Amino acid sequence: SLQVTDNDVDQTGVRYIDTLIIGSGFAGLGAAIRLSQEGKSDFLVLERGSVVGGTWRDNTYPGAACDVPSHLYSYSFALNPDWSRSFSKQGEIQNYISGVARKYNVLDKHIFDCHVQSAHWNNETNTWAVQTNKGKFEAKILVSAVGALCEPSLPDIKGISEFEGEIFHSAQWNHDADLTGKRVAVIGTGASSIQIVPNIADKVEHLDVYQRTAPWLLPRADREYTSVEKLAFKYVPGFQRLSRAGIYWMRETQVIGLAKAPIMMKPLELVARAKLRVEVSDPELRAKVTPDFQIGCKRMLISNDYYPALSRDNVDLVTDGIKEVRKDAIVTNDGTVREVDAIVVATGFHVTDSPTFGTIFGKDGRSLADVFEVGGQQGYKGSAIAGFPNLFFLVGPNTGLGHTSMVFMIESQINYLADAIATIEKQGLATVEVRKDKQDDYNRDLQEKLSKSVWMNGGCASWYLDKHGNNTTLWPGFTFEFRRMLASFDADAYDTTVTVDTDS
Ligand code: N01
Repeated sequence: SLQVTDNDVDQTGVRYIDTLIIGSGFAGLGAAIRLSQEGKSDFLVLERGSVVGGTWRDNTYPGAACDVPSHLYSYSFALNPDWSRSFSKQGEIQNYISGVARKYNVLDKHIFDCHVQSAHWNNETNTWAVQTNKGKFEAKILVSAVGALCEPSLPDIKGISEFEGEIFHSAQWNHDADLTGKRVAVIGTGASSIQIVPNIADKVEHLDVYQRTAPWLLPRADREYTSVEKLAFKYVPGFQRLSRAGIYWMRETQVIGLAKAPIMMKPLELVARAKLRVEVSDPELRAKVTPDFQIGCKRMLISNDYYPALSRDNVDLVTDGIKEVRKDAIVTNDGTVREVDAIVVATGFHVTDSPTFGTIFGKDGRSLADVFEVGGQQGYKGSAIAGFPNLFFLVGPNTGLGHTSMVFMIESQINYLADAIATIEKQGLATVEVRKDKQDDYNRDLQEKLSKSVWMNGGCASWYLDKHGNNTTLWPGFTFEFRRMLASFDADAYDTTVTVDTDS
């Protein structure tokens, strides 16, 4: 339901609101809860889906589960003693997010099925004009919380639109399509694919897995919690926080190898190689799935059932590139025609080239896409972008991680956002816009740190890099450094204007 009174709607039907948040995944929902806890009521969340949850609502493919342990992959203010296993599955995470939204009573601040079509900064009124399928909004502060992995990327393969069987992206799984007894192809071997493949391999008649680059796989220490552990999580004071802290610090040590001294990744590579030897007995298959880049350069994947699934008689790993798709088949570069009834496209997301960037227009009329086209996806502390006043990001540029919980990063960004809003109110500011020189300094330092990382030197291409070859997605430091950096809003890095008091 909409919580805006008639007084806030002008004759042209524009609804006025102080803060408008786009998206209600972990980030947007967390921000809404924080604003509400700080006693604010003049905010709304626009969500394109019909429920909260974001990526965890959308990714319902068979086997979808998180690769960050459950107790860390939760809000710090809403720990959940009831996690059933060490690595939660999609359904349980989605239930958790919906439960938190209900518990903190912010659902009536949401407008669901609301698609943001454009957002334009208005230099006259110092507000954002936001056009949606559910009408126009005008907001003083706009918060983009759409996430990095929300726009499915479809491969540009000749003839793919002519395929007559079932075809869908991993993030848009068609549950009406029964794959039982069918000949199925999965394109891609990233985090989504390696969960899908073992979960459909025994149902389908035949499965072709199209691999372009072999990923590194590590063991998945997943198990159900015992009833004793669950009781401890629930009733032993501090037990859950302690276990969370343990996981946090263990994961944090990976930063040293990933970002600072890639040589330190060697022990993990040895584990991955041992796993390959144990789980893939066929030397030909093992050669095909042995990666040719340094571990960590692409997202490290964790699975205990992917290699066994590839080793099944009814599964083929296809490494010849795809030449074209026909109405009932996929043809590889060597000319082999492989007939299929269904294709699962597990080819990832538009991250550095998200179509959402083309819908937000800053103070000189250029869109974020235009700005990023020239200078790459650069921001300030992952939260603001020069030329876009009063616009804040959650999960903005260089806030992603290759090793631990995004929820931790999101909460750090929410701290910054909340303090920014408080500062704007306290100081009576009309606009805050990060200074270009501050943003440039910040990015110079960031790229310098990233230049030592495995993501830049590990010999792979990945979605972490933009088309200029810069890593504009990952945070290269410890996450506690990020938390500290965003602990308070640094207004001195921003150009500000004050609100003119019309009564005086
Ligand atoms: O996507 P990806 P994803 N022809 O981009 C291949 C998170 N996540 O959905 O490596 C043929 O990683 C591409 O090949 P290559 C996590 O952050 C988390 O799997 O580019 N193949 C690659 O193999 C993850 O990193 C979890 O050579 C093509 C695959 O498709 C992110 O989401 C679970 C192709 C895409 O892999 C994205 O993961 C799932 C083409 N034209 C996702 N284009 C967990 O927490 C692309 N590929 C467990």
